[in-house]
Amino acid sequence: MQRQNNPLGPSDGQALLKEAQRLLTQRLAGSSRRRFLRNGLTLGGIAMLTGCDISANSNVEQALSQISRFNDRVQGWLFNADHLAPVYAESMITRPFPFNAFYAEQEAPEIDGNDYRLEVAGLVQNRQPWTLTQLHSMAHISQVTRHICVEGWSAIGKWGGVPFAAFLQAIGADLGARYVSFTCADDYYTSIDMATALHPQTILALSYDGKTLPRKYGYPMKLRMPTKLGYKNPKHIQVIEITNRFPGGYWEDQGYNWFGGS
Ligand SMILES: Nc1nc2c(c(=O)[nH]1)N[C@H]1C(S)=C(S)[C@@H](COP(=O)(O)O)O[C@H]1N2
Ligand SMILES: [Mo]
Repeated sequence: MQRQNNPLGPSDGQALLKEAQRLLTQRLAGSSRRRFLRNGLTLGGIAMLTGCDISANSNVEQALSQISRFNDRVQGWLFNADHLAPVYAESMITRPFPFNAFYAEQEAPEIDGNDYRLEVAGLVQNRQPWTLTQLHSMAHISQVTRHICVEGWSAIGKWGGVPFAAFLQAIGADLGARYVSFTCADDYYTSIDMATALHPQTILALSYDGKTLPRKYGYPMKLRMPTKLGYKNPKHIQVIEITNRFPGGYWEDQGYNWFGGS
């Protein structure tokens, strides 16, 4: 994945404001449920809500990041825990399923499943690390869903694993905490809101297309969420932490929207 170009190159203030408004309407235009926001929120209104003086040129970047934080909250409010992402027939699976990471496929981490332990940290009752055998002994589900990458592609795949809500219960996670953060075996990290963590289609995926999750797709496990964009779905997970401190993410800290709903 290429690093996103800074959309705020040198340019005149009015053009920047226009661009900010365009990005904002684009983000809010995701579904008809959100349409009222598109009609109801002006850039001036957003400036008031975020407490930023957008008319000052130097503040545009700060304002955009405030807008993004505000947008996280809006998406959080609009997220419906009962609303399911579409599922597809197995015949619709994209073959071959694309690989993506911030490096080339041959550089994907090589992990020995026998030595592997999934670490659990933060606001949990049981910090005991997990072996793969223990994870495999939990009840599994599988689903065929669409993965959407912000780089402009999407693909349908089949993932199987442990419903993440059941895993969170098993570790005695504080389900009232705000965030679940993931540290991966490469240098990747990301984090999600608790409502998405508990969503019935969020799974700790150990298999792809009925077989052990291949190295390129995140062996030994990834978090699969059809309700979130690709970059929110961490592969090669090593540590799961329950926290109230905002953890950010690899792409999110470079400007991608944190909520990242799809
Ligand atoms: N550990 C790790 N997880 C990651 C990434 C990464 O570089 N490292 N890239 C993300 C992005 S941007 C995408 S689109 C998907 C790609 O997953 P795939 O290889 O299964 O298609 O993984 C996401 N999770
Ligand atoms: Mo992506």
